[in-house]
Amino acid sequence: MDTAITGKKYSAKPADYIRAISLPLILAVLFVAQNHFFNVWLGLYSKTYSVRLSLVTFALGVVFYGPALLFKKRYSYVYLFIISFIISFGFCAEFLYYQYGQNFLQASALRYIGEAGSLVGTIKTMLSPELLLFIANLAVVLAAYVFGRKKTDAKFILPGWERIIIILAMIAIVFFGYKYLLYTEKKEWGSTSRLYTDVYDLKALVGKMGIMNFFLEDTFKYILRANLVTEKDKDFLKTFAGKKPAQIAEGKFFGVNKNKNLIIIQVESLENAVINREIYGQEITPSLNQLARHGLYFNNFYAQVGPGNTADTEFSTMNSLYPLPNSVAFIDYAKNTYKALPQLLIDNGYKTYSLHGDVPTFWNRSNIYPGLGYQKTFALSDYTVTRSVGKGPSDLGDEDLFSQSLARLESFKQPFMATLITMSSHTPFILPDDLQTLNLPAETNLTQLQWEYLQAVHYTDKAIGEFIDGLKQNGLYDNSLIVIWGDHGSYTKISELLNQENKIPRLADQQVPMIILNSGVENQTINEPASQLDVYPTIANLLGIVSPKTVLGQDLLNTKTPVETNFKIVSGGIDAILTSNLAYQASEDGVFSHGSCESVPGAKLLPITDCQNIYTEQSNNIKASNIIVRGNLLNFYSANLK
Ligand code: GP9
Ligand code: MN
Repeated sequence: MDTAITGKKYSAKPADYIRAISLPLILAVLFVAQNHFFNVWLGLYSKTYSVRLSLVTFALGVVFYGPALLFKKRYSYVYLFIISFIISFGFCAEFLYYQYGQNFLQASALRYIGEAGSLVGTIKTMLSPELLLFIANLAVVLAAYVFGRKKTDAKFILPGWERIIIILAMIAIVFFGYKYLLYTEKKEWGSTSRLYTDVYDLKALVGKMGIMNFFLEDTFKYILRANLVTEKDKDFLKTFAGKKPAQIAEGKFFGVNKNKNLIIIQVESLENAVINREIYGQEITPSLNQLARHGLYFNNFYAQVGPGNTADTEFSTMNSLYPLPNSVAFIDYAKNTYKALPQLLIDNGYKTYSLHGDVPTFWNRSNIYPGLGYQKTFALSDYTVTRSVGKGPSDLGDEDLFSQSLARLESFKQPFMATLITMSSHTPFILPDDLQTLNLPAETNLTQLQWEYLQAVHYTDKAIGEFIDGLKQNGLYDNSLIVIWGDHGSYTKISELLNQENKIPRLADQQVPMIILNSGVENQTINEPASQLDVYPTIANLLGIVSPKTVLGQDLLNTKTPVETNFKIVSGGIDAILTSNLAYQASEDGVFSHGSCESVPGAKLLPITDCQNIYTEQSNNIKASNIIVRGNLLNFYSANLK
């Protein structure tokens, strides 16, 4: 056996041990500092997270640099040099990438790294002194090599038992660092799922764990899901595509809004239950009620969201694909190939904009938006918070969002598509007192949450009304197709309270309104079931643009078979299906025959077999959508369509 490995022949002095341990230790501490400064300089730092950030980055620093202690001295320098180089490269790339587009580099985006070539000029202009800190580890290794290599025996490594102690100590540090992160997360949110499955705020995530931990977490997820789509899945998709009936290219009302601007308002947590409703003698949403009367009002329209909430609604409306039941497509499949509505509009001569008062990293929007076709995003930093409203993700009030967006819209070259996403009616729905203008008695049967929700929705409704008036005043209204929908339910049980009759219980709190203004179609309330996947083909037809064949939704003004289907979050199995004459609701165990099949209207219990066909058809739809997204197979699917 090599005596150098056993260390038996050496009578190493304490100084040797200290010297051996100190270099990786210094590098691990430097790594903590690099992570902290990365966050501070990019505005991602939060004092609340500083302890967990320190511990968990130290843990990762130990993982990176610790193994150097296990090598012979010469190899240990080689190892440290290589690992330092990778770390420095990672820090610099992430730092520049974030400065460039307020995005984090994800594993899924690495295959686009070749595009960096075209950015060389831009990168040069972005080089800044901060980068020196991110290469400081390399300098430390180099200096240690130059000055330290002669100080100890060339073959010195830690002898056997010391090595075991060191390994155990490193494992303990790593274990403790990550455990502490999980512990604080659980304490704050009741679960640790926000660190990996329900990831929504990448900025906060990097704030908590540091950019390198984030990158590794994202990479592991990417590797784990890489082979989720099997050859059998691809065959299924191929058969599904082959059987899909060809859609009507140009339906009724095709192009009645040709070349008009498209203005979308996606309203936070707006449930259909509050539309045309009064509470203590007051209309909850007077502006929307009026708009519903003066447009196409879809009264039986549903949201389908998984863990991605708002982002899932954006995903399904803009792609006419289902979101995922167990992960967030905006985050995990941001770099897929899509043919989203904004991109389709660009191809037809439009300019496309997104306007939302949050940071662009929220829901990874800044990473996925370009691929969806948004050419420009206006985010929190583009707005002035004239007064702080709401306690949701940001405190930009909807009145500020709308009033400041008005002027912006005026400046856009037409035709344009502008998607505005509101936020004041976001949980916890707490508004400043003077903005709570619904007169609700202190003693009511409303829960505190419902009380605050109604106030918030009432405030947002007013802001929407003012915005529409503004569009009329600045002349944009007449030349625009305006589409308003709620993003998802409010999770307040408001629909139960407002006693929505004729509703399918399983779907009641996922029912949201959709209102299309200025469509050129006679004003009416449409009671046929519809889903957010139908938005895309419906809008495209009205604008006189043929939707790609890949859309899974239907044009609501041209379908004879309206259908709404929701899946179960996590498992992805069918939860409920609604057609013009049937309602299927699944049982808890998800077994088809254990569910219920009812007539619509009338809610008469029917033999379960009456729902078999629609169940099979809709299960296939959801499965196909899932495979398309998880396998990045939109082009494959498209090529196999008739
Ligand atoms: C955040 C906002 C709210 O930017 O859109 O998202 P949600 O928490 O509802 O998914
Ligand atoms: Mn939302």
